[in-house]
Amino acid sequence: MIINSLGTLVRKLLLMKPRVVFVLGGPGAGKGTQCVNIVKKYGYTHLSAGDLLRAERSKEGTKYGELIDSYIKEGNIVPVEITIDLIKRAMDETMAEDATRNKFLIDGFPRNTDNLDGWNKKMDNDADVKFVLFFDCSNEICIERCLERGKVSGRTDDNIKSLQKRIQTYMQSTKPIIEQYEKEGKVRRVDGAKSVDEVFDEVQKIFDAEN
Ligand code: UP5
Ligand code: MG
Repeated sequence: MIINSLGTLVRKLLLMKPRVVFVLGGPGAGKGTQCVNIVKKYGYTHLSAGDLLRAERSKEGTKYGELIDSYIKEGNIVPVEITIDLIKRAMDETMAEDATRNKFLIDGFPRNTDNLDGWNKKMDNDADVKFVLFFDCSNEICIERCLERGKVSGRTDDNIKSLQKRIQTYMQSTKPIIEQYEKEGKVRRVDGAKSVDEVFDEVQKIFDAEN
């Protein structure tokens, strides 16, 4: 009897362990756009690390506002202690509201070894990273899209000066993380240069095969 209920509890806990898909790609590669589509079709919760940082920056009384602001403008990567706390809090809040909502798209993270080490230290035992969805898109197209968006986005980093730094950071720090996951067979690559619908067609094939 006791063993039976213990078994049920263990099964429940295992079922509820967060399942994570990391979503990576250059600035403007289409991560956010496709995450919205994935949420609609596959019931994930979308957590954009960049959005979480921008929200934290704008909060009244936050001690990290200026720091986050300058890192984002310079296209640098915010220290992981800040980012991981925001991600963890958002995951905990989501699951506290509804324990069955355990599928997360973590968009724009991990971007460097500091991020990856921070994740492994704080989250590795508490969440399963299923795979990395990688939107592969040329730097030229990425820059063009962000500049176009910059006309209306109000983002402090959608200008050519910040974009050159964002691309440099992506090439130097994030690409090696994608390559590392590639060696582990965890990367699902999509051609991000195609139209939004064509990209989503590819994305669906991946999620249909994984689910
Ligand atoms: N668009 C999208 N898909 C298209 C398509 N297939 N065809 C034509 N147009 C397409 O798309 C960008 C624009 O392109 C939009 O106008 C869209 O309509 C169009 P979007 O889906 O927003 O692309 P995304 O890849 O999400 O671009 P984003 O600019 O958000 O990527 P970044 O990775 O640069 O930005 P993020 O918000 O993740 O990070 C910003 C900064 O925060 C970083 O530079 C860094 O300073 C900091 N940060 C950290 O320090 N740590 C973190 O963990 C995360 C962020
Ligand atoms: Mg985005």
